[in-house]
Amino acid sequence: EQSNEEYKMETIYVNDKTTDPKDIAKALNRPVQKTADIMKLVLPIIDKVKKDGDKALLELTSKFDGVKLKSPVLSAPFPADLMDISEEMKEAIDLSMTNIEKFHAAQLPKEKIMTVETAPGVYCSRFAKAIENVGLYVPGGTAVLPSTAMMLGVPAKVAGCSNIIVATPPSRSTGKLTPEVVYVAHKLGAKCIVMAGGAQAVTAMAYGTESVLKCDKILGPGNQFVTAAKMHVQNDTQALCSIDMPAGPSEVLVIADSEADADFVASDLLSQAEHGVDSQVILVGVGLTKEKLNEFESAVKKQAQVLPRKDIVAKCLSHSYTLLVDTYDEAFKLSNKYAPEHLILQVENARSFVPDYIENAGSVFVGGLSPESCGDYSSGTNHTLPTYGYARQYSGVNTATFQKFITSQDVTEEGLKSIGKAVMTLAEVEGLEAHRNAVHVRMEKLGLL
Ligand code: HSO
Ligand code: ZN
Repeated sequence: EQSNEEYKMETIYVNDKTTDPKDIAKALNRPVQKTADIMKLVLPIIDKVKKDGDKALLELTSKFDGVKLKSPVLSAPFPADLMDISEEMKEAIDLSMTNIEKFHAAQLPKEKIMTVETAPGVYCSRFAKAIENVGLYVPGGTAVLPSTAMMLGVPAKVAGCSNIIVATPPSRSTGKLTPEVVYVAHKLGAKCIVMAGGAQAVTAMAYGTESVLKCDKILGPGNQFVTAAKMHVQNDTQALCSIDMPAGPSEVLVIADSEADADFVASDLLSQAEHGVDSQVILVGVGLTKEKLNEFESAVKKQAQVLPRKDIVAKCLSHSYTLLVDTYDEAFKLSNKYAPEHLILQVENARSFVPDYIENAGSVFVGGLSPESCGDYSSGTNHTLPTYGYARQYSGVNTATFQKFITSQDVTEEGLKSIGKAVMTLAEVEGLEAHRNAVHVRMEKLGLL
């Protein structure tokens, strides 16, 4: 049995004169990840799959997942008995996929082609095209994650990707794929499921094998091995493959004031904490009395004790912090500095802070009735979000993640009159005579010089 102390987060009074600024910095710091060590373990796996293809996949799935397969790939149409799930589960998946589809379809460009006349007779355009072949990694491990298949697959489908490939390891205990994941893959119109996990799955999709189609982009969360493999293939011009973003452990920052419901606050902290021992949860309390803080702490203990994953939760909370501040401005300043994957606002008039107070965050949950769980599964926003502080420069997965934007221009005679001279002047200073000439010959023929 866990003792109550183990469900306690350390409290830091940000404005207290005796507080060492280093402690505040420490609370907002992510643990360093040793990518070099992991890379050493991952490179031999990458090489093996590049060299031996399907045979290597089968061997590695047997070694790491304990499952012996005949073929590493299950092609569509998927057999009904592999996606045998309850009506209730189907309805939950259907409702969630409908909402995710609505939100991501609304992100498509309004017009097929966007055109701006930048100068008289110069027409510049931009249009979006889907990335043709995409590989979606759905982790196995301690939790089955059909929600991740939905979050990656629905935007890919909305964007119009021609080939959606799902990779996920078979379960160690049943030797089979997670039926919910197969059902989602079926609904997405996925071409096949690569039955492998880890670096081997990423490698197969990045370079292709006899039976796995080479993908142009690989997406999805995963452990350090998956992340290392994704980093490697995105830097290898032989793979010619991009990735969604570097992934780290999941995290949440909750801003709560004295109006917040302690049970709601605790439930949000714990739902993040149960993801993994390395998850980070931060509570920023605004103007809390001692009693209110106690209320939050008791609610955390009470709820944590009865969770099936309470051991994971206890470990996570042992390196998690409560930061106490006096004003909303200070709270948002801390949050923007930390750049959380998830930001939850359990404060009075939560809506009034969005979007102006938020500079860095993956996704925001507004008000006490918007738990992160809703966004994790069913509301329609994406749950594949930037972690590790990457919310400063990355967006979460969205429809544009599966598209590239192509520009075009249409320059008329009037257009050459508008910009021809500027082009020639700039080409001259760069010493690029052929560039200058490309405009000069045209203007000469048109009698514009
Ligand atoms: N909160 C996770 C996503 C997830 N939650 C999947 C439940 N299932 C992303 O940070
Ligand atoms: Zn979650």
